[in-house]
Amino acid sequence: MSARHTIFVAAVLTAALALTGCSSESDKETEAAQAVTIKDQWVKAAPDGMSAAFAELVNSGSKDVRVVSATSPASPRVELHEVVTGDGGTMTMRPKDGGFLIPAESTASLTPGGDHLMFMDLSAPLLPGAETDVTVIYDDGSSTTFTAQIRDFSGNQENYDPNHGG
Ligand SMILES: [Cu+2]
Repeated sequence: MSARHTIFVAAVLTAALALTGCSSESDKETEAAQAVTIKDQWVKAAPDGMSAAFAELVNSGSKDVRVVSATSPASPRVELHEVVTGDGGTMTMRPKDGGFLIPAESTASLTPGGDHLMFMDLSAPLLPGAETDVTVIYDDGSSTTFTAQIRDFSGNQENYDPNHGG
């Protein structure tokens, strides 16, 4: 009787521990930062003024995620931009309403000529071969910081429309 009782208590304790482990595991999975992986990230070299960061944002989770803001030591102001083609075919970039959507189990691409993280006012020259950190903040308040290499890139000099979306 006493031996059997001890075994029963041990089994209950093991089950309780297993349950605790499960629930903290699923809490983590609900955080956007746990679901999103950043890859192929890079920043456009520039001596001063504006520049931009690009990357693939991979959402391996089962919920949509939104990037709502971003920061970087390279620029005191970072904006989430999209590029639109206006009348006459002019490419114009502007702040993207609602930020960048990364659909569940899908990828959002930040590319020259498309959505990008805009460095509005460089703190210092961005030299090819150097690196800078970028932090993206999600709609649930979690965030991911990644290191991006600075590369020469001469294409896609879009106009900037600061008056949109205000
Ligand atoms: Cu831009």
